[in-house]
Order: sequence, then C-alpha cells, then structure tokens
Amino acid sequence: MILYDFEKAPNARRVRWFLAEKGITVETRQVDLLGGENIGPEYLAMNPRGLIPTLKLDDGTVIDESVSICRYFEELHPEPNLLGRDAKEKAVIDCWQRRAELDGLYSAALAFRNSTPVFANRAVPGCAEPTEQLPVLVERGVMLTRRFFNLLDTRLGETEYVAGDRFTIADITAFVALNFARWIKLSPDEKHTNIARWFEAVSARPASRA
Ligand SMILES: N[C@@H](CCC(=O)N[C@@H](CS)C(=O)NCC(=O)O)C(=O)O
Repeated sequence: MILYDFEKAPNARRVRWFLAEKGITVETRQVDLLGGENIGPEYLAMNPRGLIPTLKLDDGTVIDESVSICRYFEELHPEPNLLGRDAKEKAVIDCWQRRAELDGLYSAALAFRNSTPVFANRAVPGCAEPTEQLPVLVERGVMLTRRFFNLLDTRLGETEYVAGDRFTIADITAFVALNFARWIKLSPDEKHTNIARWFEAVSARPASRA
C-alpha cells in the first residue's frame, strides 16, 4: 500500500499524526502539490479528484478522504483508540471531528486558497481546470475561522480535550485547523485561554511532529 503525501499539506498531516499515535508505518510517496503534480495526468489517472492524502491499497482500492483513511487504520489497529469505543462516544467524537473540519479547517482553507499567490487560478484544491480566487471568500473564510475559535474555546472550557476527557481524532483536526489558520495570520486571541491550555498539552505529544 502507498500513502500519497505532501509534507506541508494540512490534511496529509492529519493522517500522518493519526498513524504516528498508533505507531503505524506506511510507505509514502511525496507529491509536489505546490508544483501541481497532483493535477498532472499521472496523479489524476490514479485519483481524479487530485487530492492529498490518498491511500492506495495493494488491490488498487483508492481512499482519498483523510478521515476515511484513518478509519481504515483504526479497524486494523484498534489501539490506542482514537475514534470512539461505544455508540455515544463514537458519535460525539465524530461530531467534534466534523465541526473542527467543516467549521475550522475548511474555513481557514477558504481564506487561504482564495488569497495565496501561489494558488492564483488554483482556488479549488485538486481541480485541474483553472479556478480564479474570489476575494469575497477570503472575508467569509476569515469570519468563519474566527467563529470556530470561539466555538472551540467554549468547548475546551467544558472538557479537557475536544471530544471529551481524552485525546482523539477531533484534537488532531482542531489542532491542524488552528495551525493552518496561522498561515493566513489568524490566531486565537488572549481571551481564548482554554485553547491556549489545550494547545500546549497537545503540542507536547511526540506524534504532533509527524
Ligand atoms: N476532504 C479531503 C480534503 C483534502 C484536501 O483538500 N487536500 C489538499 C491538501 S491539504 C489538496 O489535496 N490540495 C490539492 C491542491 O492544492 O490542488 C480530506 O479530508 O482528505
């Protein structure tokens, strides 16, 4: 099996971190996303969505959603558990993972993709057809990212980790979203003391450097 990866890509980092928490090693292949290798004919023949990370299994099956890749490995290597053990825990973790992804990571991505010069005419990730950057989406992305900071800080005032009292995939996604937001110079402010406490704890995990 091969994991198509790009060191700087936030979504690829989520998968690397998840694997590192479980002590799993997978053969990886770096794809030059900045140079557009992911929207070149060879990569698109393997994955027409042009996205990273992508896991290709030995039987040719292609899995190109970060969380789906994580689910695959959680089934094969259940411990340490990062996706939940019972019905309620699984649902709560999934709920917070999706909030972090949709409200945090994708909001920051919206602002980033529509403002960063290297992605001029590549505003939609993985899209080989030219897609122009729209300044109005930067504004929307910034607003939604700030909204996510408030949601996350409130949550972390109630629970130690994002989905409850232990580290899970929801922490990985939320942390990667915060880190990504820094690329567009957005950070939680001083009033977000719960985020600051949690951010320090999660940064100390060795797997966070994967
Ligand atoms: N929903 C996908 C999103 C994947 C995604 O957007 N990946 C980015 C890198 S972080 C990408 O492939 N970008 C391609 C591009 O920039 O053209 C996932 O969670 O894996």
